[in-house]
Amino acid sequence: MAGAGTILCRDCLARSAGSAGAPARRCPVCGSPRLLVHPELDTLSIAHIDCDAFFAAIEKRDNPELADKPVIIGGGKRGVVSTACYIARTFGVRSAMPMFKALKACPDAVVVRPDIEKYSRIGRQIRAMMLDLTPAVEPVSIDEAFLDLSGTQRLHGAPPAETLMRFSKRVERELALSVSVGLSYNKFLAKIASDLDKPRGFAVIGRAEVVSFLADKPIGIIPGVGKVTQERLAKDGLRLIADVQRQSDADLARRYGEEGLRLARLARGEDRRIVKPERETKSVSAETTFDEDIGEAERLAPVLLRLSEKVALRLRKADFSARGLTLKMKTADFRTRTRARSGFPPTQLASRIFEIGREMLAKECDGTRFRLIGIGASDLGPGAEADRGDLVDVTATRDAGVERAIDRLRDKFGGDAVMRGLVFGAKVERGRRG
Ligand code: TTP
Ligand code: MG
Repeated sequence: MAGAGTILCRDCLARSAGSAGAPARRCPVCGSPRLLVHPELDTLSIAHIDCDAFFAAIEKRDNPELADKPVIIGGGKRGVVSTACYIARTFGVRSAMPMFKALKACPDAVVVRPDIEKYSRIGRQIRAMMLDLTPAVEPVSIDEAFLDLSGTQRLHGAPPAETLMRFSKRVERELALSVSVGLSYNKFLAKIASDLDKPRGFAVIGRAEVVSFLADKPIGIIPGVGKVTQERLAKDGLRLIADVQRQSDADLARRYGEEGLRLARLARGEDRRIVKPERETKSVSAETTFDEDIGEAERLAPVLLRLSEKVALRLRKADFSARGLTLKMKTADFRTRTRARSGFPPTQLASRIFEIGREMLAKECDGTRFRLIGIGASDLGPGAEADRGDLVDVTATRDAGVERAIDRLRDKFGGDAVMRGLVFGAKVERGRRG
């Protein structure tokens, strides 16, 4: 086990003993300056891994001409920056910045349109490598995940810190991309740590230093403490985590209820959330059998929309996104037809599911009459990956917002409270026919 003075080289993974007086600047074995020394290094096992400038790094890798240039990934309908490479960032370019502003700051930047499908595929490759370290991998988004490496020392013949360094090297070697690792004893701290030393980072937060480490950080680094909450807390004199650390739990509970207690715990570096491994992927589907057989596309479409909404709602509730869709139809003479589509960006939006389902359906409406139709989502991934068109494609964000609002209304008022135009139209029609 590494004592207070044990040094781990991030390049050759050699361990060496540091002398307290003169900390080593270079690895005695390979000469690398990338050394890590931390007294708790070998007892920490919760990690957060986040890829560096993910989209931009992939484009640079795939087009060596971009290597030394400032690169911005973005454009799309709304014209904002998805991400910028680290060179472009030195000019002040940031995610979510309007493109015109980014190009004003960095006129020489090369703008590349995002290829989300490619990035998802590479995200999955990285995830597969993470699963070689531990089954406890919880994806957070396309390029980041939490890992619990407790109990993996025997398997890997090394403590988690070393296993993680080996992982970073593997990603660099096999995928020519870099990641940053945060290592600590819970998710809250691991996530903060992965951001401390970017890019190609490796940062550690131990138990001994946690309270002082957190003290001078703004309260906004606590997950869930957004702008509005920050303003409210600032009015009460709480700006830094130190301000929270000074309050008693009872006071915080009285003022802010359960949320106050959560703040108190996190301010002390306590976070009991466990790393939840990705659930086994199943399929989510909905189908309906008609009273009378139907063959007309315009009568089938509203039914399909309704089913798409059901599937989307279930995906959102289960926190899944779908990369595959299957349309199922049973003809009047009881034959089953299935049509499948895959390879589209992961979604949990009814409008997307419907759109793709309707294209498949259109091809089947050749005069055949159907007694049943259904739509199923498959090739499921984490909900966090769904409709990340966000900055790339503004309609996806808008639709996602609308659908979440509909979810909330339905939760409150019941399933029929909100109906989209098309479904509503069909209901009226059915009502009229009696
Ligand atoms: P991030 O991990 O937030 O950013 P990053 O990987 O580009 O850079 P960093 O080194 O700071 O981690 O997001 C991962 C990818 O998600 C990013 O490459 C592009 C995409 N993304 C957006 O499309 N819009 C956004 O606002 C953000 C933050 C990210
Ligand atoms: Mg990243």
